[in-house]
Amino acid sequence: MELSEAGLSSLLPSFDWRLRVLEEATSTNQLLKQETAAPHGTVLLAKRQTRGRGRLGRLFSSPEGGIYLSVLLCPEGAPESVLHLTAMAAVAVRRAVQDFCGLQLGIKWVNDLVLEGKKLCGILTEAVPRRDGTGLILGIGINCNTDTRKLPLELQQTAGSLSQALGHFVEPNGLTACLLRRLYEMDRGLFSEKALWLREYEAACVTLGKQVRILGAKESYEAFALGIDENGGLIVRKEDGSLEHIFTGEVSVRGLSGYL
Ligand code: BT5
Repeated sequence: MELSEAGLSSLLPSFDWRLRVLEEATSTNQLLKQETAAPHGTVLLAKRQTRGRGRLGRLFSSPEGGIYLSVLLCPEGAPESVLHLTAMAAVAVRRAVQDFCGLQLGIKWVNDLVLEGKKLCGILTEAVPRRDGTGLILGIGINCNTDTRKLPLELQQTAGSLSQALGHFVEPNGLTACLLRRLYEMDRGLFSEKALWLREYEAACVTLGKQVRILGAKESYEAFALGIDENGGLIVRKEDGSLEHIFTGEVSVRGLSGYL
């Protein structure tokens, strides 16, 4: 079955977020950004994207078979109080995949979900100014039934998909419904359950305990990844022994051996 509004609403009968499924979008994040009057909990899904976006101006390859969705959240409080949102969203995706597929994904700090060294999902959180404060657009792309041989050549070694890992088709409405339930739960516990979710994040984080390279706009250095702080930041020990808290947005973290 294809992803559809009818398929989703039959699985989510009393869900109070608004869902829309598009055949194709440039980027669901970009489209949702333009809907300046949309309420909290507006969800835009697309079966494919022509200009799916990653962080730092990168592209997210979005062929048919993947699940591409953006949710508008308008949490109370200043944007600085929800720095942990992307980390909690990674936990929500991980829980949903566990619920629906029985697979335990790892989390590569900060926004990638991985399995056996391959990226299956990426998350992009963007802030949007609104009349009543700041909104946050949480964009999630999952390689669900993606045939990774159809991805650009440079991604074929590093990208994986759920259907390839499981060896069978993954019903997209079912997985998306699990994901929306988990995102809803995340939104409700955004502040009250933050510590619990971040502990789960830390336990699943494959970046920890490894030597990494921190790539910033101005500098790049090696460090040892120690833990996750209360904002979802990465705590690293630099070569001079000092500790640093790394935040997303500005930096990339690379493992020294390959993608992880
Ligand atoms: C991300 O950025 O991974 C965030 C991806 C967010 C995508 C969703 S889809 C719905 C919503 N609408 C959008 O337009 N975006 C969001 P980043 O960490 O910067 O990773 C980008 C990098 O991942 C690229 O440079 C590639 O190396 C790799 N990549 C691109 N497409 C991929 C794919 N389909 N599977 C695995 N890796 C991919």
